[in-house]
Amino acid sequence: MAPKLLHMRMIVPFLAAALAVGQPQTALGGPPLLTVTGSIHGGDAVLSRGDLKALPQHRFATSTTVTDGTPNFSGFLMRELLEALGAEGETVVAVAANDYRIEIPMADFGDFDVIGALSMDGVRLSPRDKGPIWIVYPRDDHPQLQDIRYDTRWVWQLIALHVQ
Ligand SMILES: Nc1nc2c(c(=O)[nH]1)N[C@H]1C(S)=C(S)[C@@H](COP(=O)(O)O)O[C@H]1N2
Ligand SMILES: [Mo]
Repeated sequence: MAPKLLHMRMIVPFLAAALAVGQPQTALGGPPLLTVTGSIHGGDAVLSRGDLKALPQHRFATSTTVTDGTPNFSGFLMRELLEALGAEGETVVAVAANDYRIEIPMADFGDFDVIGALSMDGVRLSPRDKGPIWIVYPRDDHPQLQDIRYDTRWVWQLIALHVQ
């Protein structure tokens, strides 16, 4: 765990800087987009788009229940964000701007390449089209994800994660 965390901090300079200066971990790359609380290292984290773009970006195409066709999504892997922050827990409560909230088993992020999508078809997701962050599962790659239980975890307009 420790060496991996150290590695993540090296490749996420914004997070590394935030962790180094102490509490709270503040957004250094622009306005705050996402707050992460609960069972993580170094106190609550407030992350900007710059912080989230500093993580390795992952992309895939998938159909969704709310769009036509199979858009291309890109964003950070949920497991890489949570690893970078030293998250330890069973579930992550994902909270949206409209106060929709749902518990997501942490195991989902190890089992599947779930992303916090920041863009769709190369266009930055705006609050109007479910941005700035939309939790997207690689639905087309795994038949078991084509299920209402997973559909409810595709939180759009994500503003906070709470690890517990
Ligand atoms: N921000 C936000 N995300 C959300 C929801 C919501 O109400 N608000 N509804 C969830 C549910 S219940 C489902 S099935 C999927 C698709 O919901 P939609 O068809 O209302 O977009 O999004 C999920 N993500
Ligand atoms: Mo739903």
